[in-house]
Amino acid sequence: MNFAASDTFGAVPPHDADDIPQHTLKILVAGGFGVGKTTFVGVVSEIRPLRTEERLTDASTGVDDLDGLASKSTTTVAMDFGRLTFSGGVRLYLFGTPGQERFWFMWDQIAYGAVGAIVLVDTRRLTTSFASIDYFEQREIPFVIAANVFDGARRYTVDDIRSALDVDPQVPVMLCDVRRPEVAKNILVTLVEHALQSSGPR
Ligand SMILES: Nc1nc2c(ncn2[C@@H]2O[C@H](COP(=O)(O)OP(=O)(O)OP(=O)(O)O)[C@@H](O)[C@H]2O)c(=O)[nH]1
Ligand SMILES: [Mg+2]
Repeated sequence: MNFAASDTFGAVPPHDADDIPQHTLKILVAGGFGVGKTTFVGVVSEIRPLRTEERLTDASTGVDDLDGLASKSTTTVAMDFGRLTFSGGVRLYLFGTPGQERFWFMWDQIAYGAVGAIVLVDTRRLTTSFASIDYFEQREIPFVIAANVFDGARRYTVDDIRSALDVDPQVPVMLCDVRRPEVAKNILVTLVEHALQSSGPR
């Protein structure tokens, strides 16, 4: 399958016959608390993303690990939703999961029918994304690892991150800044290619 980033990126595409996608794929954007999931969905979505953000309050002190997230003031309490269409007729529906443990009970509903997942990790707090990795490994849902390199975070190589997370060798691992649309779109392309390969004959 051949697809490239749509020219309509950043704008709501017109609704005409040519706009009807030939393939629609559900993709999850997962990972621990505060790794950048909502940022990711917002930066690539061609429609205004659906968000379910609520303010972090003092009640979360001691519950949420805010180390390195001093400026974080809200959190996703249900999910993020966005859409991205590639020329060639592939349309992705993006579902961002909630990061906080107390909302994990929703993952099965959000994950239903997904062809693949992006697991975002924050290299300063790798352990917060372990649960996401386990979840997709157990359900055999193809995933890629995208290490979101926050400002001031110590730099690691892809090999360092792969070995720290102990993921299978065929799982793509990338370094990224999810605030950059082209970078985030490239991760999606890598995931779709990986998911297609994983669903082929074994
Ligand atoms: N410096 C830097 N900041 C980032 C990056 N990605 C996200 N942020 C910021 O980090 C904060 C967390 O981002 P969110 O997108 O809310 O993270 P999340 O994973 O959706 O968080 P939860 O839904 O609470 O789990 C926000 O203030 C973002 O602006 C990055 O690559 N670099
Ligand atoms: Mg979020």
